Amino acid sequence: MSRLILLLSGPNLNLLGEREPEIYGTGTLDDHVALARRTAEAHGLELKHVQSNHEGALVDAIHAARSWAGAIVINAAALTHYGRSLQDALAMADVPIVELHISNPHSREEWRHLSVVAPVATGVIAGFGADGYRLAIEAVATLLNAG
Ligand code: CA2
Repeated sequence: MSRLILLLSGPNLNLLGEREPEIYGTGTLDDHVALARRTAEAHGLELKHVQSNHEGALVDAIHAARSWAGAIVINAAALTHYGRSLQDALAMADVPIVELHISNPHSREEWRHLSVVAPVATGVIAGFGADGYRLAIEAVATLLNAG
């Protein structure tokens, strides 16, 4: 079982920390990736991070990870709600998948209540702010150690 985790970040997350701090906090994506990496390393896991504003680039990253990743953590951002090619690519990844959100989409606008990632995910972490990045990696460590 591979000890490498792919962390995927969807559209606009590269701008975190610049707007809407009341929803997303003040941390930047770099801060969140650093927290995820520290958590992974504490469990003897390694993290690779890919951020893209393009659905196809995220699909490419999932395809490439089929040869090396032991798990995928994905905050697909708005693609969560309609990214069907992302859903198909994740469905073909034969590893645990953790869907991650900083906010709780279910407590927000109705269009955010549908996730096309959730049906192909092992589990979902949402609404815990930046700490979700730590919790998602803890969940992966538990899954990999159990497997
Ligand atoms: O809560 C989350 O993590 C989301 O995945 C964030 C997405 C949103 O569409 C999902 O419904 C929930 C939005 C990411 C937008 O990124 C921002 C970048 C800079 C400032 C504010 C938001």
